[in-house]
Formats: sequence, structure tokens, C-alpha cells
Amino acid sequence: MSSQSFEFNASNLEAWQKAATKSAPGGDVSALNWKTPDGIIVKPLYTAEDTANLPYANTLPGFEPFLRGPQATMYSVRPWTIRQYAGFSTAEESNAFYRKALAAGGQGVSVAFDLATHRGYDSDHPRVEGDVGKAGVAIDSVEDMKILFNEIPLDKVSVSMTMNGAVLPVLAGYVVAAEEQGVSQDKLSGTIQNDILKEFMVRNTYIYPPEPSMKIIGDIIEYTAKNMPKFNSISISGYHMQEAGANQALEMAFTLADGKEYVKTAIAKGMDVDDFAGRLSFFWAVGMNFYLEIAKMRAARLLWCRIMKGFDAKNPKSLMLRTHSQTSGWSLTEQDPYNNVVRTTIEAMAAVFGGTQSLHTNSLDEAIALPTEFSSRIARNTQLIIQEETHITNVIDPWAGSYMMESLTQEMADKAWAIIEEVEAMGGMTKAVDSGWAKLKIEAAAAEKQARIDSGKDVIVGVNKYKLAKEDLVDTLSIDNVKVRDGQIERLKAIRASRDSAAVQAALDALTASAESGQGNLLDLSIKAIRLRATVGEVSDALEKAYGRHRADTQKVTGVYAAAYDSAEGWEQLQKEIAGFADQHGRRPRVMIAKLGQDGHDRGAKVVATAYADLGFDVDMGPLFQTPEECARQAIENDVHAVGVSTLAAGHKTLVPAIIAELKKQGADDIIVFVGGVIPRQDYEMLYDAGVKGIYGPGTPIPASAKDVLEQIKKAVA
Ligand code: 2CP
Repeated sequence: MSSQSFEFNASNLEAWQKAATKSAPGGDVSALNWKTPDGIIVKPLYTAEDTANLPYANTLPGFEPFLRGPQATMYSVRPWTIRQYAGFSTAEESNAFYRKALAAGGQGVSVAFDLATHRGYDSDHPRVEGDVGKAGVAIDSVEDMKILFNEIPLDKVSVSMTMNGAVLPVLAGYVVAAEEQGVSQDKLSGTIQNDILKEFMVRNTYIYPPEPSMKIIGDIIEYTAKNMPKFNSISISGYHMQEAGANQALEMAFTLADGKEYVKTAIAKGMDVDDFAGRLSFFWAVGMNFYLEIAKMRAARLLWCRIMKGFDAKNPKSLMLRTHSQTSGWSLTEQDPYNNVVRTTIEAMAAVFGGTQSLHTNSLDEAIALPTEFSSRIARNTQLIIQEETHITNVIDPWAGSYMMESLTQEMADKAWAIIEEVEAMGGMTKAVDSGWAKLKIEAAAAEKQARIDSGKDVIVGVNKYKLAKEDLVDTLSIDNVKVRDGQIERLKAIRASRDSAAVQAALDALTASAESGQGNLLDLSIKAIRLRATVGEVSDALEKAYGRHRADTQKVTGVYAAAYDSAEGWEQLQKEIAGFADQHGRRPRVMIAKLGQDGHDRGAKVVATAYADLGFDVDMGPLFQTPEECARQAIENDVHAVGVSTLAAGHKTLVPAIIAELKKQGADDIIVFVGGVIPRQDYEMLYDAGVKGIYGPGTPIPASAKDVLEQIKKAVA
């Protein structure tokens, strides 16, 4: 017996139950259980009994099934990469930002492209007037790429590029920029997002229909496996699913199922699984659900190992799931925004406890605008502090052995596996995506979540509880997109005037021919075209000739918001008022929810559409990517009372006045316009001056916005 030991009366679970009953609400211990959005019951107490029969709890990091981490030593030898996603305005400005960030402790580059680039449009295309340089950097050709990476040695600094739609010309541009820096392809390390399936579900920066999009991915995996062995060919992303409303089990299941589909695609090209699987990587969102996020990351590694064994993979690198993580942008609030530093810190800790290989921590102002230099510094320092001050990195998988964490890990794995099997029974993820089923599952989860927040069940400090009486303005970064666009147009003109046009045309024709015949590798051909100074838009067009442009259906879920909103009082009153309007005017108030420009973030738009319809409005959902002119035409044809523009990609200053002007031009200035989404307070006055009737920022309860819209419609019809 050590000097510290002493005799004590042993307890048992029964005794604990008795004791707990005394203080549990209503004397019911089960009332202390928490049912997660995934449907997992989290108990207030876990004991050794919960972990007695878990098959994978007692495994080791660096070995199958990798539940405890892909590396044997994890952060004790090398912490995760601090990789902050950034990019805005011009290549020059973004390059300066990257170089400063690297000098201040950033460890890799992660490029955010503007929406015009994502969707394969050059900056001079009329559809992208409001988008150039806004939510990322504008890239039209390899000349821009060379500026973007100027004095960043691409054989040393790994580069992540978030690109899915225009993945071929952008990846080609990076390869050629490196080549002209003197760096050969085999030295390039980094990651391209290249995950198209989730684009059709949530992120919406696709260009071509699903089938040819999968062919492009197969070609990229093939080309990089052969020529760029240090480059991760894909970042299979759950991030955007959680941001769009998916719970953790859904995020994990759909992402792993997407991964399976990519593996099948590459194998169908005749590749050996071990030749490419080691360079597949993943990307998770890490939100405020602390325990579940850690469990998710551990469970995902377990399931991926299981999935890859099913493909007969032998190389340990093929079996291990390596991931990037990003703290949740959705969890950030516009209200009392310094709270976001705290949220991000908690989420970053969950990502680290979950064993991430690379991490982006959001800046405190990301719910409002692009990060400023100040907010970016705090975000980066959040990671540096965890890495260098806390000693968290000294212990590998420190939650291992926790009764709760091991149980939750297994339960998350079981939940997700059941969904993966459901997807498999439908014929795989491409089918689940094609049918719209997967998207609707996420949208239903989003509507439920919003209803829980709006009815106060889920607390968000500063938003639906502990609200500030007065909010102070925070400094935000604003981009002059007209100036950026003019500069890009000048550079495009110069490139088009100085290149060998016949050679460029021949290279573009070769791309179209390859896309039509299915022969040849599209990345190889894109590199050849880009080397000759073909532009991003031209390469995209050459493929569009063969593949066409994808147009998504706009389905919406119904009934879900109303079912989950249980603060009935205001709701019923509002329903009555809407019904009263219908009695008086012979029809219900009709609203068109619109997305303008290339901003494909449609979670908010879909949730609002669902909730408004549940309240009794007639709701039309405009298709994604409308121009103001197209939107006005549809609004008039459908005879709506109001157009609600959802804007999350900083295009509001151009696009919102444009829709108001278009409605006027087309003779319908009786249709009112309201706006929701990410809009800095500083821009409110300008929007009201332009004629906007209501602005509903993040955190506005939907019933409150609906009431206001109804009042505005009543005024307009009177
Ligand atoms: C690491 N290494 C180790 C250890 N740890 N070796 C020995 N002992 C250790 N403890 C080795 C690895 O094996 C690897 O070498 C090298 O160090 C680098 O480590 P890594 O873990 O591969 O890290 P990384 O290079 O940073 O790569 C991480 C990922 C990669 C996750 C694999 O895909 C990545 O960086 N992804 C980032 C994606 C991203 O930034 N996305 C932005 C999303 P070897 O390579 O030789 O094995 S922005 C999203 C926005 C929201 C949007 O989409 O819109």
C-alpha cells in the first residue's frame, strides 16, 4: 500500500442512481440524459461498464484501425499544420498577406479563390460583376498564379487550394507557376479540395453535371498519383455539410460515403488502390458540440480503415484517415462578436483532441465580413498558444480511456455506419446526391436546428440569451470589387494580345475533343493549355462545350421548421395574421427567396423558405446564380409581393441595388426587396438608401423577420 492509500467504502451504480434521483428534476435520472441532434443519448455518468466490451478502445496510434491517430507519435513529434484559409482582392494583395502570415507563424498556405474563379468565369464575364475579388482572390491565368506565389518557394511551402468547379485550370495554373519558379511537379506538396459530390449537396460551386465531374476527379487522381506523389489529390469534405446544417453523424457518414465513391472511380480507371489512396485526405467542421466533435474524428478514422480494408488496401497509408479541420463559421455570431474568439478556441481544442493534421481557426469577424489583419492575427495566435503554451501536444490522444469518450466514439461510428449502409443500399453516394435525397436530409437537419435556436431551446449567448442592449461596430475589411475587376480585365487584355492564339486554340480544342471522347488525361491537357496562357474561363468553356453546365433543381423541405419550433405563442398569432392577409387580398403573401451572383451558400435561403412556407406564405425559391435581371423577371412572372435576397459572399453592395433597379426598370417597383445574410452594419444605411425594406442579419429569429416582411408587404399593397 502506498503512503497515499486509505480504506474507503466502495460504491456501486445502484447507490449512485439512488443519490442522483434525489437531485434529478422530478426525481427522474433519465431526465439528465441529453439527446444529441444525431439521436445519440449522452448520459450524465459513464462507468467502466460502458467500455467493457468496446472492440477498438484499446488500440494504439499509428496502427490499424488508427482510431487514436494516424501517426505513432502525433503532436509529441510534430504538431498539426497551422493553415489559415485566406485570399481576397488581387493576387498581389493576397500574396502580401500570405508572406506576412508565414513570417508570423503560419505554416502552410491555403488559398481562397473568388466565386468567379470557382465557377470557371474570367473576371470580364458579365455574370460575375458583383463577385470578382470579393470572397477570395481573382485568378484568371497563370500570370495571376505566378504573382500569387511570388517569393513563396513551392518546393518548401505546402499549398492548399479550395477549388472544385474550375479545378482543372486552377490546379494546372499552380503546376505551371511552380514550373516557372523552377520547381518540378514531384516536389509539390499540398492539397486540392477537388470534392465535387458535396458541391451538389451543399457548397454549389460546381460547373458540369455529376458524371463528367467525376471523370475530372478520376483524371486528377490518376495524374497526381503518377507525377505529383507528395500532393494530396482531394480533400473529401464534411465541413460544408455541417455548415449547411448536418449533424456530426450525417457529416461523417456522407463524407466517408463520398470517399468510397472516389475510390471506386479511381479503381474503375484501372488504378491499384494503394497507388492513390495514401493521398486522399479529409476535411471536417468542428463546431460547438465539444464531445461529439472529438468522438466524430476518432470514429471517422476507424470507419475509413474499415472501408479501405473493404477495397483490399494493404499499405497503412491507404488505411489511415488524415484530415484538415476548420472551426465552424456558422457558430460565429454577428452579435457581441468578441465571444467568437472563445467559441473558436473551444472548437480548436476539440479539433486538436480529435487528432487533426491541419487546422484553420476562424477570425472573430467572419460572421460579418472578410477577416481584418487584427482578427486574422488573433485567430492564428489561438493555434500558436495551444501548440506552444498549453502542453496539450505532449500527450497523444489524451481522451483515450475516458468511459464517455470511448463510448461516444463507438456510438458515433455505429450511427454513421448505419447511414453509410443506407446510402450503399441506394446505390452509392452519386445516386443519393443525384436524387436530391442527401441534400434534403441536410436541409431538414438545418431547419430543425434553426427552429431550436429560434424557440430558445439551443442557447447562443448574445443572440437568443444574454443579449447586449447596444452593439458596438467592429472594423471590417471591404473590397473595392470594381477596382479589382478593372485591373483583372486589363491583365486579361494584355495576355490575350501577347500569346500565340492559334496554339492556344489548338490546346483548347484538344481539351474539348478529350472531354468528348473520354480519351487522354484532362489535367495533362489543361496544363498544356495553361502553359500557353489559356485563361481559366477559356479552359472551363472548352470543357463546357462537351459537358454542358449543371443546373440544379430547387427542392425544399416542408413542415420541418414548424414541427421543431415549439414556442407556439407568437407563431400562431403570425399564422393568423398571414391567413387574415389572404382573406383580405384573395391570396396569400407571396415571397421569392433569391440568390444572386455566384454565391452558392443556400442554407439560410432554404431554411427561411421552409419556415416562411410553414407559416403560411407562398414561397418561390429562385434558382442559384441568377443575375438581377433574371431574378426580376421571375419575380414579376410569379407575381410576388416581395423578393428576399440571401447574401453570404459579400456581393450585396453591387447586387442588391441592382435587383431594385431591375424591378423598377421592368415596371415592378411595387415589389419590395428585403435582405438576409452576412452584411456588415456599416453597409445597412447604403442598402436602405437604395430602397431595401428590411435587413435581417445572422441571429434574427425567422418569425421576427417574417412578421416584419408581412408588415412591409401590407404597407406596399395599401
Ligand atoms: C506528421 N508527419 C509525421 C508526424 N506528423 N511524421 C512523423 N511523426 C509525426 N508525428 C509527417 C506526415 O507523414 C507528412 O509526411 C508530413 O509530416 C506532413 O504532415 P501531414 O499530417 O500530412 O500534414 P499536412 O502536410 O499539413 O497535410 C494535412 C492534410 C492535407 C490534411 C493531409 O490534406 C491538408 O493540408 N489539407 C488542408 C486542406 C485545407 O487547407 N483546406 C482549406 C479548406 P508525408 O507527406 O511524407 O507522409 S478552406 C474551406 C472553405 C471553408 C471552403 O471550402 O469554402
